[in-house]
Amino acid sequence: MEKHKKKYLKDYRPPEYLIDKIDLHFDLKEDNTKVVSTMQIRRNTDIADENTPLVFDCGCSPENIDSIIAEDMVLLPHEYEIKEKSFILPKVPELFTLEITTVLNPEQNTSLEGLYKSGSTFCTQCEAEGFRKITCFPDRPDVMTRFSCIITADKGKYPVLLSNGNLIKKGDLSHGRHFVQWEDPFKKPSYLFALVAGDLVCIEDTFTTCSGRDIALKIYVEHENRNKCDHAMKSLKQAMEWDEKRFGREYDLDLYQIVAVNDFNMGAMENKGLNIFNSKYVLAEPETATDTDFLNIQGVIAHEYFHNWTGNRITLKNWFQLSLKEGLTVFRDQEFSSDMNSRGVKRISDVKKLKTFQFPEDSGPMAHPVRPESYIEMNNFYTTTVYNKGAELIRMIFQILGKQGFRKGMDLYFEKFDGQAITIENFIETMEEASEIDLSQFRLWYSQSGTPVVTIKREYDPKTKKLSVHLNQHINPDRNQKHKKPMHIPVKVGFISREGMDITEDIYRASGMHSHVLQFRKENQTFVFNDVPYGTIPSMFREFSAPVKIKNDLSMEETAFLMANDKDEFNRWDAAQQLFLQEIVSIVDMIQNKKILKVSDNLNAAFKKALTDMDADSALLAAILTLPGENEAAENFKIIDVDAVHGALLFLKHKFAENFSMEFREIIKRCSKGDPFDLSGKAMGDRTLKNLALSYLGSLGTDEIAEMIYHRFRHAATMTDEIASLSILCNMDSEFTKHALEEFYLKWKSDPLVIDKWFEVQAGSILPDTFGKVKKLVSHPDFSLKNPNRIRSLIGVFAAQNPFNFHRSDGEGYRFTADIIMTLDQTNPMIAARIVSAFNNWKRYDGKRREKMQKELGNIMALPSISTDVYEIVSRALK
Ligand code: HT7
Ligand code: ZN
Repeated sequence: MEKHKKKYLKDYRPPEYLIDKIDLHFDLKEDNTKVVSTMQIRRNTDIADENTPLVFDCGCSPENIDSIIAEDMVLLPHEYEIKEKSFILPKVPELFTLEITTVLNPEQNTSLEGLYKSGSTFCTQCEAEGFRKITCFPDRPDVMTRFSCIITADKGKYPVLLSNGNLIKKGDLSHGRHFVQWEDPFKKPSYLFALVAGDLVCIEDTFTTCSGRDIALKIYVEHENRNKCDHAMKSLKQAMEWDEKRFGREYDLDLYQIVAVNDFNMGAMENKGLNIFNSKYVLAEPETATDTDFLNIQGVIAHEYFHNWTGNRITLKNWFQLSLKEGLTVFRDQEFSSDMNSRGVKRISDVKKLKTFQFPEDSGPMAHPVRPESYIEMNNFYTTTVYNKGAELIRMIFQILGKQGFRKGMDLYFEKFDGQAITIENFIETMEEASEIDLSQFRLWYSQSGTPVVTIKREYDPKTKKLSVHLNQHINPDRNQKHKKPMHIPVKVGFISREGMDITEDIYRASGMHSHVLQFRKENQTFVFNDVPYGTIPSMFREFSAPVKIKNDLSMEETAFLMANDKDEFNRWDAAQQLFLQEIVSIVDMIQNKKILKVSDNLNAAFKKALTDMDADSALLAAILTLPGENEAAENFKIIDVDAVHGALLFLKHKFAENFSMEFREIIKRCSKGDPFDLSGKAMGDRTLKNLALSYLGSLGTDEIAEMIYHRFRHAATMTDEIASLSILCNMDSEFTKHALEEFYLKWKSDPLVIDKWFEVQAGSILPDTFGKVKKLVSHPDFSLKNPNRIRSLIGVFAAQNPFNFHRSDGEGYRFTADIIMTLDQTNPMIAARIVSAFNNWKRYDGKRREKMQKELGNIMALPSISTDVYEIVSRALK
């Protein structure tokens, strides 16, 4: 058998057998759970006949199969076959009942897929292909079935027994056991099935829908966390209300349940009526969760809720269409968060994420179209390309159709496809049908990988006052397509006069144009604007109207002018980023050529202007004044000189701190006045700005500042301030750091989510002795390779977010990480595959590092038991 088989979109065939109903019975025991699945099976006569064998997916081994009964007849082992992860019945009637009994060991299931135990709670994770680890089934999203589920378990240990849909029955059994029966009235694919059993406390509330129905809202958590659910509940209600207003979507069941578990591979899972969450995205109180945690919880709760329509009611024909639900739902959660908080700041944070993670993916070995054409392991395609670039594509459709056109398209989409499993193509066709706008060229965004580079050249005629904007687009060829075609790129453009006024409206009027969005479709295209006053600066790609890399011809002065004056908040931030990046490139050059380092006067002046802008919104100002990260900065170099990029960023930060120490202190004073528990946008913005100013000062590394930050650390009222100070101290070589780390640990050692932060700040430290500390932390009693959050906090942060230390020139960072990956691959391949991605761009480093990384990838590849997950990532990287 070929162990790592590729699946292709072009090979898609509809299912040959359909399941009209499945009754599941789980008899839960830690090491010996019996699952009886009784299915009503119907042949899909459109494509199958009596000679068509029944082939189900089967992730269980033959020893896990207890019995097979077809139409009341017990089948003998020779009457069915289990091979290559399939369960096969060679001949079956057109309509029949099949009962499969499997026996599982949830306690030993470390992959966290299928049925497993997180602490003392049983739970399931079925997306993408986890249901087949529970029982044999056509485990594909286009087989939609009505599920009912009986759970029996020990009543003392597992008083709460949950599944999808409505509670039908419950009662006590002998031997201290009890049972419940759940029934989901909606047909659903197997990936949305869920079960939870545990000793959990339930926090309840209700939501009255637009049609007046009362929905019971229940959040289940471990008893000690009962006081940490208010924010999640509030966010859920906000999301329910918003989806009614913005998309006309009402919730369908009478009950919405959320369960928080500690061991979870991703963020959360949208199982119908029973979301299962990583506790990180549920639990929050200001003492233990940061402002960013609060915002993330709001966004993830909303995301999973929005899936009820975009993903569950309308689902996927096959996994290649993943972005149909994920891109669309990310777009919906981004819009929700923008409406709840600051739109400009939200856009900046989303684009920053895109540029830091998606752009490198799109130019590396994992580059794939938003609708991939093949995969070996589906879990590897829950990528930033499918999610975040996918959301950008929806955003562009939104721009092209306009707010009303988009809503009309979405209404039609829900009307046409409710209850169906469909494709991205169905979505685009519907948008075209509703708007009568041709999206044929736009479709390329779904099939072509790579980030387009748009080059902008201006030409101004002072006599005619005409401004010509010449645009060129180009995408580098890659493994997916040798020849890239020009894309349909919406370019939102505004204009700023020499005096700093926004004169966009005037110019569009004079140019006879109605929309502020240009439709750029050719390789080279020119747009001419009339009556443009001398000195006007175009503000291109406002709100980041397309996911492209932009090369413009603005001078440094003009960019600084936009940074100070653009009405578009995103472009103000982007201008600052461009200035920083240009400066970093030139400092890297100075370092490489052993020149004396200096910061340009222009940048100093622009920085000072922003810093002293008393009217500016704190959150926006903090974003503007934040230097790009090392990974982001590295993207600007063909061959990455890790030490020089690190040195340039350190130098720049230190210089700003030296030059503007007074101004930073002023900000700290001004922004420390508010109520630390206030969660308003203004209060959060003030805290972000204050902590940014502290971090600049921290880079000066003086004892006085270390003491001041330690003092703040000790007196912090909230986790936002406490962890910000601790993180700054971790970047300072000071006695206070040791004390702070010890005190923090002792204070929080019983709270796993807070201890994750403790690991994170140490793993992310820029000090050169970080590697030794990280290595030591692996042996810390609180570190465990069983818990994905802990792995991400220590190993994930070290390998992916600490380039200076991971890429140590002696290769020890690589060796250490590869060893962990090889161990982890035996127990949790999904997480191992995520961590191994830190090696993806090995070809972009200098010769020695490249060799060392390649060697580690080779060692991983040579693992005799390498998982499909890790195999796919490493084999692509090595190609
Ligand atoms: N749809 C979910 C994606 C997912 C997942 C979640 C948890 C563990 C494994 C998983 N595999 C896929 C999450 C979402 O996008 O909403
Ligand atoms: Zn999702």
